[in-house]
Amino acid sequence: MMIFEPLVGLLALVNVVNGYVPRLHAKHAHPINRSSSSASSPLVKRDSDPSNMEWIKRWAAIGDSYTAGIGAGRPMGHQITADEVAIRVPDGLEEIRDNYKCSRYDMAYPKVIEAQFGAHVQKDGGFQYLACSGDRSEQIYQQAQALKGELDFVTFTAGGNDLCLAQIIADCIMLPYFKNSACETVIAKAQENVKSIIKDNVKQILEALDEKMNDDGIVVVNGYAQFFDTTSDNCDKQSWDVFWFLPLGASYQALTISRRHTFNQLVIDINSSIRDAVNEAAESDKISYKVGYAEWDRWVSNEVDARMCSPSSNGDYPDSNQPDMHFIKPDTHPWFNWASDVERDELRKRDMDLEHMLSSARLSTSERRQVKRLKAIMEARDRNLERTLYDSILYKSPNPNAAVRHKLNPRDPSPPGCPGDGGVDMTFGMGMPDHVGQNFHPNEAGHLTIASFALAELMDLRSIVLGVDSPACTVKDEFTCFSSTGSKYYVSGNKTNENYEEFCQEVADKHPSNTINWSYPKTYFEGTPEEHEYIVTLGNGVSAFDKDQCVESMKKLINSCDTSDNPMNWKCGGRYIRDEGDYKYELHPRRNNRPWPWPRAPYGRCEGWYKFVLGQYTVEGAGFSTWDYGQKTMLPNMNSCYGLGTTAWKFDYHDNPADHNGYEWKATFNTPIWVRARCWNNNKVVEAANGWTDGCKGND
Ligand SMILES: *[C@@H]1O[C@H](CO)[C@@H](O)[C@H](O)[C@H]1NC(C)=O
Ligand SMILES: *[C@@H]1O[C@H](CO)[C@@H](O)[C@H](O)[C@H]1NC(C)=O
Ligand SMILES: *[C@@H]1O[C@H](CO)[C@@H](O)[C@H](O)[C@H]1NC(C)=O
Ligand SMILES: CC(=O)N[C@H]1CO[C@H](CO)[C@@H](O)[C@@H]1O
Repeated sequence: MMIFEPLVGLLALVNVVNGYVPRLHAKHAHPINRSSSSASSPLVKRDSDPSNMEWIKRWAAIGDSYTAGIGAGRPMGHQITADEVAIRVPDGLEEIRDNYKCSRYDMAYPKVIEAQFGAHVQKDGGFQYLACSGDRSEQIYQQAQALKGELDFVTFTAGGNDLCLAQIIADCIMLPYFKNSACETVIAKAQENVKSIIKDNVKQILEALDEKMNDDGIVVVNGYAQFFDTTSDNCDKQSWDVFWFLPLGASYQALTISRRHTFNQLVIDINSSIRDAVNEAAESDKISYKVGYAEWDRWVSNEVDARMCSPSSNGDYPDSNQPDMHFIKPDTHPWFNWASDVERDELRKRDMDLEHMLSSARLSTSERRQVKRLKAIMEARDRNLERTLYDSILYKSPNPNAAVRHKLNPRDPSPPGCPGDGGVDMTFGMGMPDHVGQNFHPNEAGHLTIASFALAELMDLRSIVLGVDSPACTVKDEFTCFSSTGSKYYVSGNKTNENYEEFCQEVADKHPSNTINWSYPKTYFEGTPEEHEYIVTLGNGVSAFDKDQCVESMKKLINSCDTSDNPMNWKCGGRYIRDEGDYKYELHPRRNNRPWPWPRAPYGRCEGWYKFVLGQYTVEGAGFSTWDYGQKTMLPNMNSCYGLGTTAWKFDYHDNPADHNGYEWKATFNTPIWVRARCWNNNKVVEAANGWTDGCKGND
């Protein structure tokens, strides 16, 4: 008999997505000794255990591209496959929709869940995978109708395409030229209509599923997640449009912070409509199965560095600086060297103005032809966008709800009539190559997250069916940035990033053995302004230490806090409690009197006086040389500027910078004569030390 252990599998899964869900499992899966539990002591499964999935024999995944998984892993199937399902499309045609046409991918969240379920699912037809990229609620409704019944579990996403979200993104982000206003209008309209269209449609899909579900069956509806980080203006400088290869490096500010907020808001609104639909359906007597809503957005938006336009990324995709990215995106860091920074900035400030480009004398003939062609395409596109915009239900209905009822078979969800339908626009889903369509969809990490949240919700609902306590009712992880509590203690991000791995390694090597509830502190840069302490504390009778979790937690503590308005990357530290208090990770900056607000640039002062055969110098500074007593930053650069010959070197950190005009340290020393102009007045030495003194007064 195959002993399939969903918890352990899920744990492995969850380790990948950084441990949100372990709250579910900590008690079961690693009571005291984490390393022993997964390998050697499988849990005894009882029918009353909500994490036991063996009751699931038949299940299905329906929905749009988020469930088809476009772009995640490898495409499933080829042009012709066996698993064809005929679906009635709105005009009554039967259409064959296979893996290939629907852009289903093998790392999509239903495939992840399928792997978790394992052998207890029926061999033939136990898993029906009808999700199809590009489908709107009406087609997803038909997917629901096409399902073969007696299902134990169904999961889906629906609604994103109803709001033309994909088209909006394509129009507003990837083809953002000209008719800016049409883009804004349609976003505003989508926001206005989100409640009525989506809620009703999702409810109707849920009702259509009722006859397909077994008694005690469970449906989990997954939300969407906010695409964009909004902490910095870096995306303004990236090139999101598909015509970035144009001459002059001209581009357009597609993703200003306010635009990103607008898109995110749309997702929040969609989520909220889906959740409302689920709640209403759960109350409704038209539905006899259990239904729940799984919101992975909480993870994406609050817990990991997962979104596009994160300050940690320069726009590359993939980007090793942002390993937790959850979305597929274009490489938006493609600047070539056609234009100087100045020209580029100038061009970015204006809206993309093709007329202006055409009148520029700098274009070559072939470039001019390219611009003209683009202009024609754009104009055609805009005529089309505008015409269809005003013709769409999305736009013109004063009461989309009523329009829907009037226009449709009352049992069919509303066709939204997206602006751009049938036009020359880029649309995601059918008709577009996947490498375009996959943008703004979850990548592999995104799908693991969706799967984790869907499974957690499934267990929650199962515990209701079983009448037992939900494993999810326990405390979740707690993450606190000290800056959010008003702390004015801070240290250098560069320095903390240098030593946390070493710290975790040291804990792994030296932590007390055969002891529970131990704590391991270590202080770095003691006595300097950068003094900070890392602490690992174990609770709940736990004794085992996981170095990888330590590294990952400390990294997150350092780098997800204090991310905005922070040009020098200062860090106020924080606390991360995981696994219901089994593990606590802390970073505490220890200096309580550093200049506040924190410096946005290093500063200092310098003076040097001619004294017989030597120069006598005083340098003070803040925001640089704050960790090494000048030994690694100042001295080597002095040596390389004027050779050896520094004497009487004295370097002290001020006990209270406020008593010294905000300078954090003072160095006094003698040099060979006449080095002021060469090394100090031009800031050469201090700049090389990552600092600044604005010249140097005196007469040496
Ligand atoms: C934890 O489990 C491992 C593997 O079974 C074992 O080698 C180790 O001694 C255990 N540690 C404690 C503290 O029980
Ligand atoms: C270990 O810590 C937990 C709290 O995390 C506490 O309840 C328990 O009493 C502690 N055990 C010992 C032996 O100190
Ligand atoms: C952090 O380190 C980088 C790379 O060494 C350096 O360029 C940058 O100036 C440092 N930042 C500060 C604030 O010292
Ligand atoms: C991160 C975030 O704002 N998520 C929201 C998604 O939508 C639901 C339903 O309205 C909100 O509760 C979440 O806060």
